[in-house]
Amino acid sequence: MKLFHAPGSCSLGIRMILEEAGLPYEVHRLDVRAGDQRRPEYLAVNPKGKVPALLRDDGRLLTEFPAIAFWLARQAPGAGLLPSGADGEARALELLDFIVASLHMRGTALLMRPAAFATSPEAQDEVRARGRETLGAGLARLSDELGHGPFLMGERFSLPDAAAFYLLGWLPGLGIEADAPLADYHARLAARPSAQVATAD
Ligand SMILES: N[C@@H](CCC(=O)N[C@@H](CS)C(=O)NCC(=O)O)C(=O)O
Repeated sequence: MKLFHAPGSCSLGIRMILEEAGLPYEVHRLDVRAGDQRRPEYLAVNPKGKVPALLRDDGRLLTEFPAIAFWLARQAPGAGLLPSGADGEARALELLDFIVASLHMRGTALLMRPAAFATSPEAQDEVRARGRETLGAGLARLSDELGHGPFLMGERFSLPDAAAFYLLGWLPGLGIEADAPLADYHARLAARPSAQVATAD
């Protein structure tokens, strides 16, 4: 398999899952700041022009973080990245979607790239403010979801933790401080060998 990955981006969560799953893969690095994701060579692979994208061994390309995560967990059932049974799977997808679709796409994305959402400086300020508000409320919710367990789904690391890992890693750069439970949780995730590989380059 080949992971199309931009260091520091959300694709590091998929790299973490690949490591946790113990599946063989190679990495194709893109520099999103330099615009590699919009170059014809990459658009020929992934017309969405985004990372992560996973080129499977059967030649099919998978995109969208939750879909890639879910598929990888199913390839390595022994790794226990997804609970068995519909209730557990739905709960994992609920958390994954909340982190990716709400905290990331409606929170950090607005803070990091306001120019993608509005043109005038005033409107961009408003976009940033909305992003900050959504992210703040979302992080409070995530902290509640964490409860007292070491991981989002309880005692074991699972797919939503990989999404939380990339997202929480962006907070210092945005000047946002996580509350103590989330900061401890992030440190716990960062100590995992999979996180160290995923953030190494
Ligand atoms: N909905 C997508 C979001 C992917 C996404 O926004 N990726 C960012 C990196 S974190 C990206 O490729 N940005 C480059 C761009 O938008 O030009 C997913 O779930 O995978």
